[in-house]
Amino acid sequence: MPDANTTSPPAQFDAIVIGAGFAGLYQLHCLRDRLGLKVRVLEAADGIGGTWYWNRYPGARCDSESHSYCYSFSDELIRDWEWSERYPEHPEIRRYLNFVADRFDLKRDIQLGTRVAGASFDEGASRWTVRTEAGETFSAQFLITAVGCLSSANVPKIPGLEDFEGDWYHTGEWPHEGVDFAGRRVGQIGTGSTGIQAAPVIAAQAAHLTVFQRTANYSVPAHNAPLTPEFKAKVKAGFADIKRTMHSTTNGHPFVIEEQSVFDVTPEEREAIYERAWAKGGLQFRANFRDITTDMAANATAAEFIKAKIRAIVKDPATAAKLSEIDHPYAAKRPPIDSFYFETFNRENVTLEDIRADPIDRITPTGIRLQSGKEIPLDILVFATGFDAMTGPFLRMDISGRDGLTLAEAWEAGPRSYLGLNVKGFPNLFTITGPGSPSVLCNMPVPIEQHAEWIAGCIAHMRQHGIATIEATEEATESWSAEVNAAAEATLLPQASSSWYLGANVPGKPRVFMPYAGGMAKYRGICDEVAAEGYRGFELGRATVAA
Ligand code: NA7
Repeated sequence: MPDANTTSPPAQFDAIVIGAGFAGLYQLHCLRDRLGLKVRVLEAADGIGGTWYWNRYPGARCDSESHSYCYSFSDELIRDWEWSERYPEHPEIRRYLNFVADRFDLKRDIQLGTRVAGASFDEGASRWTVRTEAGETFSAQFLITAVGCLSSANVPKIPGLEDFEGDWYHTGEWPHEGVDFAGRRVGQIGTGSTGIQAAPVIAAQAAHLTVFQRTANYSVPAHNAPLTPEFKAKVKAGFADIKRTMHSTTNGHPFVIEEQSVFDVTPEEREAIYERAWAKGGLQFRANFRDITTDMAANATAAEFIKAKIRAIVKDPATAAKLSEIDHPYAAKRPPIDSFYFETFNRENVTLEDIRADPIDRITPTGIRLQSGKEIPLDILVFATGFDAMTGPFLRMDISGRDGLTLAEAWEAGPRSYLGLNVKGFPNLFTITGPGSPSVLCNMPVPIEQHAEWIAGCIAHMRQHGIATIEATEEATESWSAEVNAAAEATLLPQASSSWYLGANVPGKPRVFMPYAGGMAKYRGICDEVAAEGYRGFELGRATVAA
């Protein structure tokens, strides 16, 4: 850190945005180009892309279909960008985000290679001071976090990692030059969406792959394929309708959730519907009946169908049993989609270790030892172990609000917010897709665009009415927390007790159901009402701000 006496005064901005992924880019455009604000985006990475800058592991692609995994605010972008595959792979998403940034001339206001260390609110001036790890400071009336929900890698503290003589990697911090698996014995820990994408690709290159599975998981085929010219033309011509669908559904995807119940049809009809859905593939598997995600008996029909598919695909009965004995309802954890994941276990060079039955004792210099004493020799270890989700990216920064209250203190018992957009005690801090927002339960660009536009609308309102500060009230925070809990309880989501939605994947993390499960369409309506009622639930500080 530079000496306090030699530190230059903070650079002055109207708004500082942290993060240059989908959220940060659009927030910059909204604030700079529509409101005329002076904005600086601070980004830790050496390039834009957010999640997709870091997640370059083998097989990394989005589970949302490409024609919906994009911004919808600009007809020009829809007209001029063309996706190549049903699900976009990570380099294509980065190319897309660079295309957007260039089209709107965003890069001149993005400062790369700049990791924010902390930020504090100056009550006298009603401004935030933001500090970077390099010792730079910035001052702004508004601080907007666009830090993503899954950007803080979770490397479990397994004893012995420091002594491992091979190479190890976390999927969310993958080396840009890639990893050469040829001729190597690879161990992969984790069978979430990431592990399920990575295993088939690693297995095709490595001498041997051992997958360490703690919790068996469902997966439905992605059926990824190049997009046909007809499909591309249909999307461009019909994007207004696609957008309407995305904005009217619970999860922001471009498909509707069927009205019918699992029990409105005969078992034979149901089986036929599931077969068609399996053949079509993708996240819409859960949209075939309205009650798959809310009713245990309905869910069990989908769960049993998928378990039977796993047993049919995997030839070795013992391996098939380990993969299909799943302890939670289908889609109660984030449902993965895959490209030949279960088929991978039919390869000669792939082994499954059930570490629920025989847990990892330690990592040794040459591999992994299980509690039974079994040793698995490894050259490379891949941690597909997920993220300190939603709160992790915030709490690794030192953020303090009114009266020096830190965010870590405010969230000691788990995150609380109003609408997932602001935290009491932290005036003028806006948290795009923060805990308490629909975020990770949705096709992310949809909540991101809604949040960025709502925040811009709020700031415009404040400027027009001479309002210096906005801060959630305790009452609104309390009632939103109750609403988030009630929304989760109305679904089967809390039934997956080890899910990262609950913070259960990180030892010691408070168990609070973090995303709002009431649906994106309902959430949008609530946010619009709050704004229309003069920002109900927020305290507005009417003192004028010194420019
Ligand atoms: P997830 O979904 O959190 O999956 C992580 C996986 O790693 C999961 O199978 C975990 O098992 C496993 N894990 C985590 N810690 C350990 C330890 N200590 N020992 C053994 N196994 C462990 O992360 P992903 O990266 O796959 O997906 C994150 C999201 O990215 C995804 O949902 C999409 O939204 C995109 P567990 O189930 O906890 O027993």
